[in-house]
Amino acid sequence: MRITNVIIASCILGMISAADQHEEMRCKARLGCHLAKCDPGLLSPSLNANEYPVTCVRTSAQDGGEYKELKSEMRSMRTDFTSYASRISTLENENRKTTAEMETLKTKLAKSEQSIEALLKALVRSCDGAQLESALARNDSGGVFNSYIPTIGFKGVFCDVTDDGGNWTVFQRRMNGAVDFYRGWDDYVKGFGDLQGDHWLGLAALHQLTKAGDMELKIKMISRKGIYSVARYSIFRIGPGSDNYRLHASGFSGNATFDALSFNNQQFSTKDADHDGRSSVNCASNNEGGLNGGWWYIGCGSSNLNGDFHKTGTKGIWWRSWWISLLRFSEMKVRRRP
Ligand SMILES: [Ca+2]
Repeated sequence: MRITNVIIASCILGMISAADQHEEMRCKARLGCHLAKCDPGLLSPSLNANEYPVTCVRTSAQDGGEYKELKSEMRSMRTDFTSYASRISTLENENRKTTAEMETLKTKLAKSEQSIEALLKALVRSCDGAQLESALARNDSGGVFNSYIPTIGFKGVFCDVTDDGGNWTVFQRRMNGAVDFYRGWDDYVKGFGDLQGDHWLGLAALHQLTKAGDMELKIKMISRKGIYSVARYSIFRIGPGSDNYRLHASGFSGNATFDALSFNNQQFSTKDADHDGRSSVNCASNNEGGLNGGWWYIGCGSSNLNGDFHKTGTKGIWWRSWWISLLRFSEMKVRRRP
């Protein structure tokens, strides 16, 4: 390599001596030989050609062409390699950043899911949740709270926080007749009325609130004569819409003297959806001599708290033991069994 350097440097600098030229001629005279060439990148103008002997190498012109070509290709590959290495390094850095960001996002997502889950659990039965603790701390008697009900979303419910330890979700109230209860199926499913007054929470919400099977029911009634009565059921559950919100109520107690719900085990009926136990009539439809309100009728004569509300006269809402003394107030509410 040193010899080659000298030759190229000497040519460029015009310093090839007569002896060098003679040596070059000798090389060319030898078959297949020529003066070696060096890498121009190794040349230096300061080289002294006389310090180096000249030589020749055995190679063909064709080999020299291939050498050049290979060398050029190697340079190109080296350039490509450098470029690829740089790109790989960049990509690795980006991948590390992306992986780190993904891990961060996964952690945040997991925390969010936990928070949402905890929030939903707290809200699903808001009438025994933290909101009510706040209400009690304020000496609040209860009222309307925004509750999260699965498959339905947020829905206003009236929470009774004082009666018998509180935690009650009220789903039916009749107190002044201001709201018409003679309605069709869709209204009874969705709910209607004024949560502060007469209202029906809705069968869909009632199913969601009770489907776990751990709820109890309390029905508070006041007759027109002012007699207070209670009917309680230790087990209360409403079936799904696919079963027409069938009533499951058992474990009756209270001074209402007559269990006017648990023997039903019936689907819900309205004036436009007859699922009662009498084929000859729709108990919920006044057009067929029924009782004018949606209910879990088996026959038409056990209870009718959703019927037409009258403050006076011979008609009104009633519970079997009270059917002579009609009611001026009714309230149905559920809570988780203690
Ligand atoms: Ca019928």
